[in-house]
Amino acid sequence: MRTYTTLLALGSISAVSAAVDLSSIKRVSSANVVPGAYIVELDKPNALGRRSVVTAHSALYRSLNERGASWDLRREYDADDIFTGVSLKVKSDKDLMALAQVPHVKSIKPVFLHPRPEPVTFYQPTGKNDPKLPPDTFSTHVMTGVDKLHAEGYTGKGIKVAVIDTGIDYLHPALGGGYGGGFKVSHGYDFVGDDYTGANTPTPDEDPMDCGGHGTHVAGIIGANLDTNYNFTGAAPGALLGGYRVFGCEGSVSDEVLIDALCRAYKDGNDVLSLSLGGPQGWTSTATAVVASRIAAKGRIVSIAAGNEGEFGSWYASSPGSGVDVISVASVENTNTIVQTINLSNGHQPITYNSFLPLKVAGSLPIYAASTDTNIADDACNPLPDTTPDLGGYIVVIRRGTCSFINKLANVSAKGAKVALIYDNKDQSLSGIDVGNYTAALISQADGKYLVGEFAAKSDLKVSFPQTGGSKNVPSSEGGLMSTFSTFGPTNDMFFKPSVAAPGGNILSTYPRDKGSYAVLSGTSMATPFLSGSAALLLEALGKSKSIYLGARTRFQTTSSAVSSSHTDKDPLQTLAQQGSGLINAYKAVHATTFVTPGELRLNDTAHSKLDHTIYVENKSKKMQTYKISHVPAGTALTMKDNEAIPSPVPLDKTAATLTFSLSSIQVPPGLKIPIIVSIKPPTGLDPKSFPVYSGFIRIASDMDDMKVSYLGVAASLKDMKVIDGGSSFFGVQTPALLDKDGNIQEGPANYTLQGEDFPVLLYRLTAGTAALHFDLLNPANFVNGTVIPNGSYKLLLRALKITGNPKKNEDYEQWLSPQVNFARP
Ligand SMILES: *[C@@H]1O[C@H](CO)[C@@H](O)[C@H](O)[C@H]1NC(C)=O
Ligand SMILES: *[C@@H]1O[C@H](CO)[C@@H](O)[C@H](O)[C@H]1NC(C)=O
Ligand SMILES: *[C@@H]1O[C@H](CO)[C@@H](O)[C@H](O)[C@H]1NC(C)=O
Ligand SMILES: *[C@@H]1O[C@H](CO)[C@@H](O)[C@H](O)[C@H]1NC(C)=O
Ligand SMILES: *[C@@H]1O[C@H](CO)[C@@H](O)[C@H](O)[C@H]1NC(C)=O
Ligand SMILES: *[C@@H]1O[C@H](CO)[C@@H](O)[C@H](O)[C@H]1NC(C)=O
Ligand SMILES: *[C@@H]1O[C@H](CO)[C@@H](O)[C@H](O)[C@H]1NC(C)=O
Ligand SMILES: *[C@@H]1O[C@H](CO)[C@@H](O)[C@H](O)[C@H]1NC(C)=O
Ligand SMILES: CC(=O)N[C@H]1CO[C@H](CO)[C@@H](O)[C@@H]1O
Repeated sequence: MRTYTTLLALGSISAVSAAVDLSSIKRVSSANVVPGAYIVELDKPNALGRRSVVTAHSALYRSLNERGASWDLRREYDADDIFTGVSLKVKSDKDLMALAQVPHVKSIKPVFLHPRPEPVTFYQPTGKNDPKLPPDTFSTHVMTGVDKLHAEGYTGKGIKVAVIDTGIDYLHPALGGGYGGGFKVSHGYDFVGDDYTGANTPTPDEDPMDCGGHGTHVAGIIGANLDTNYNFTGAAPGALLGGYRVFGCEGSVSDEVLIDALCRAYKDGNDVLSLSLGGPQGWTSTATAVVASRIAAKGRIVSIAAGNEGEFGSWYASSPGSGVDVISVASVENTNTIVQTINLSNGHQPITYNSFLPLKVAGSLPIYAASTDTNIADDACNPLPDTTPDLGGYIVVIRRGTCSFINKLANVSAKGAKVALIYDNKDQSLSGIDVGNYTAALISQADGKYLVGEFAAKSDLKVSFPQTGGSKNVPSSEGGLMSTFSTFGPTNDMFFKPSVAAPGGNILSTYPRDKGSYAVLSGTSMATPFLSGSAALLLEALGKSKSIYLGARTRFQTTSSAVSSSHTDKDPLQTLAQQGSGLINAYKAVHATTFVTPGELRLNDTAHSKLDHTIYVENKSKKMQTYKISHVPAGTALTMKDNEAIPSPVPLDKTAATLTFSLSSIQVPPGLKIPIIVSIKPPTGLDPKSFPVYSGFIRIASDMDDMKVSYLGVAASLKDMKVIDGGSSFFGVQTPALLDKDGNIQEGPANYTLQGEDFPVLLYRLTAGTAALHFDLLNPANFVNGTVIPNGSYKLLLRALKITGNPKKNEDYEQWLSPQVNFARP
């Protein structure tokens, strides 16, 4: 994970933009973990010897007591062959050392907190005739072939789907109107209670009623019955839902609760586990990701959100979706969207703007252009001149560019403006923009120029914002493309994440009755249950045998549709680091008569490359099939520049890998399985410092089936990726650095009393993931015993293990040694 934190075990900030005010750095920790708490995995009792009747747990407690350790037990896990261990809180670092020395401790991992999933956009319809509703509420089913499976009678009957989320409003009529045996929401558990925030003690109960809304929306996408108000259904309306509630009414959830929920959902016999949650962590090895993956490997379908952090660029995979065997789900935009219109008094055709709801503006108002120059680069980026009239009675028109929308809006609102239209500075499709709490929207460049022209000509044009009847259902300009918010992988250990994509942008579903009953939300949180519902259809159609569970991801991957990077001809396919294997096609996943394995080829980096693979093509039809083998490359993602991840949009290069196949065409008789050997040569000529992630598909097409195998690798050695920010562009000062109590950079040696605020703060930032980060206090003369730092002279050593580095090799760490600090405690 790239983090934006500073700390000397004490100080920390979090920030996401450049030029941080150093004095704003808070001298407290904001790390997203439960302090002192760890999830400890234990070897199973039989590893302790047959003669022993002690459990792994009691042996741990005895061993800790023998070592004189102080600790509080938080949770015990004893889930068959999935996870045996505990969550406990140690009193001090010395106790942590004691824990690490217990022989049957397999791993110790921090307890991360996962923020509650927030939709990227939210809209609540006013009624069934609300013209703002997505036009065809089944468009997502049409995009993915789910409509065709419904037409064949598949509804997910006999399949149990666990919704691990904020709970479910099971009293919603479309969700069955009840809870327990005989109802759609037939089972579940509340692990936390209403008051749980992630920081306090959960109070579990039996009732998984939702108090957030998110889980009810997710549940509807999976399994809503035909809703007669809005005429939509879930992907698997015949499935039984389990409500596993892991969030209180506010706040986060910890790994320890999630592991409990995963184990319980597994034990309860759910066929599909759906988790619309997670947070950027970048590795496959986090505690929850490992447990989720083990459950999948036992023969369950585990579907987890890929994350909504697309803006941060590549190498940002979300956990627990990062688990090796889980299906990590990316989001594709719905094919349709809603725009609103502005009415012009002069009879000119209405102007469209991107919004679900009309801007709340009454009456007809004249316009005011912040500048009459329609090429101005920095319109309203500075306070408006004193000659500006009171803008309260105008619709203010501003050109996009240079500073943020909110800065522009702040500057016009300082002159009294209440409503503004921002026109684009190039010809492109309308998108939603961040206007904070201002009343404003984006219009096209052409419409903006027209309005500014009218203003300059001093016409008496007035505009109005129809509150009803002004909306239009239009094909979404982004429809069928990846949602810009959808997180980019791959993982730091080069696993293929996300796995596939499903519709998640602009989705109508159920919402708690006391919150309006329906909502249109966007996020990978919405794509995930779509995949879960589709998985229920697949299990119903193909049967619940272990091979179907274990092969489900491969079936979805090999039958999905590649997603382009734009609607412009000749633009490359989007990198598989964002789309995974592409938009699922549930119908093809069920009905393909060919089975191709594996679904994904993980090529790793240049230092660990695995470039030769065998693909098996199996004909499950009743006739001979002839397949043509071909290569369909995606754009090569240039992921880094000047040691920083390039934020979205991640640039794509058309330089692709070269693939050779042992056969370019094969005939496969019915029932036979034929191998094809693929050799991949990574793209050449690209700057390895850009860490080019290359990817694409091997297409295996007959006249009956069109299958594909995805591949992904990086044309650089990940050990060369800089982990510690050694530049000055983020903080405005060279880092790492020590800051004194006044926030000044410490240049030479300095004295500290370690009283009050008088301690050094280490300012650092990670630009890439690291599997091990160490802070050591060096002093040749003194012995530091872990609790009290004696008077003396020290240096601080910061070490971060390079990606793929060997933790035992000193040269595999990036290091920084601080100036001297002298501690003299009065
Ligand atoms: C509901 O949607 C279905 C499928 O798109 C359509 O055939 C039907 O006409 C719709 N019904 C109403 C009342 O809109
Ligand atoms: C838009 O303006 C025209 C006059 O230009 C008027 O006839 C029409 O009713 C208006 N429409 C709405 C929805 O306000
Ligand atoms: C005007 O915009 C600038 C950014 O270009 C911003 O710094 C300033 O705060 C804005 N003025 C107001 C009053 O918000
Ligand atoms: C709008 O947001 C700004 C910045 O967050 C805040 O200062 C202001 O009070 C808000 N105004 C309203 C009306 O909520
Ligand atoms: C890539 O190589 C590294 C270093 O050997 C390894 O840790 C990692 O698991 C490999 N990734 C995959 C997907 O095989
Ligand atoms: C630190 O304290 C010592 C002893 O009081 C003093 O001699 C020295 O000048 C101080 N160093 C700095 C950098 O202030
Ligand atoms: C560490 O040293 C300090 C000061 O000498 C002492 O008070 C403390 O008890 C020691 N702690 C341990 C764990 O040995
Ligand atoms: C640490 O140094 C300060 C300042 O020189 C002194 O007052 C104090 O007694 C010292 N503490 C110890 C434990 O030596
Ligand atoms: C006609 C025929 O042999 N069909 C075979 C296709 O492949 C499946 C599975 O490999 C066999 O079960 C069918 O018998």
